[in-house]
Amino acid sequence: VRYELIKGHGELFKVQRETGDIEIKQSLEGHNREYELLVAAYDKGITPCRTEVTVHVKVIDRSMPVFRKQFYSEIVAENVQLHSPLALSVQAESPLGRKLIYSIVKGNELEEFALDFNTGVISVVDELDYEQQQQYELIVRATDSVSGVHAEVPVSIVLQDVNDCPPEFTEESYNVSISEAAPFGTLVLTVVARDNDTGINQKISYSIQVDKSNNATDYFYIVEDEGTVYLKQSLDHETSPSHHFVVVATDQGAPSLSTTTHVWLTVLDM
Ligand SMILES: [Ca+2]
Ligand SMILES: [Ca+2]
Ligand SMILES: [Ca+2]
Repeated sequence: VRYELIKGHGELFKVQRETGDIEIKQSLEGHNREYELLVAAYDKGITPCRTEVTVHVKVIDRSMPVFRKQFYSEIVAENVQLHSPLALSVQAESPLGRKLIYSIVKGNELEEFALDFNTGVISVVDELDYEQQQQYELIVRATDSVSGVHAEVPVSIVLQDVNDCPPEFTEESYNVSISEAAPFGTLVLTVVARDNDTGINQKISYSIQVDKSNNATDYFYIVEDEGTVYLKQSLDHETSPSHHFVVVATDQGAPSLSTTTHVWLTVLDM
């Protein structure tokens, strides 16, 4: 069998005719890239048959830094204290023992993160908000301080929701009218509050604030997880032509957050 370089970069590579070894004709320094060579093998028949193979050659610079991990990730609470370093430590080594310089080359356009160029330590330097962005995908680069040759690694920072949004009622206050003839069990109104957090941090329970001066809880009750308010007993226009009470929406976060709204109710005379 004899071998021959059919296609690709004959100026840099040659194929040994007898053994098929691929040799370099000149230094590949400064040629930090990939090559594709097409090599054919012929038999010694009178009309030679041949077969071809594609050979991929990747030139690796000896000074290219090597990261300790193929990727880094960390989960961070959205209320993480600013300027405190993240636990993940992005570290690379220079095969030649040279000093490396670290930088963030992608994913930090709004500069929420700072990277110590000497140590590779990442800190959060601007307020994070889970409600705006749940995850950051950074690319960190380590550069050989002598040759400028660099390597890159993906760094994923995943935010964790914190209960930092209070429930918000869809109405500032509620005004309703109800006939004094309405029997107990009548639906009076439904209050709705929304919460921008997730999970239990956004799960709301409703209650009527107990107030001895208006006895509202004697007349009305609210379904805790629905915000529906029902009559507990019928109303009398002559004794109380109107009622007022405060509804509280509380989320289930720890610590929980709550908001109130006012309900103004007019009793219609029959
Ligand atoms: Ca937030
Ligand atoms: Ca939140
Ligand atoms: Ca909340």
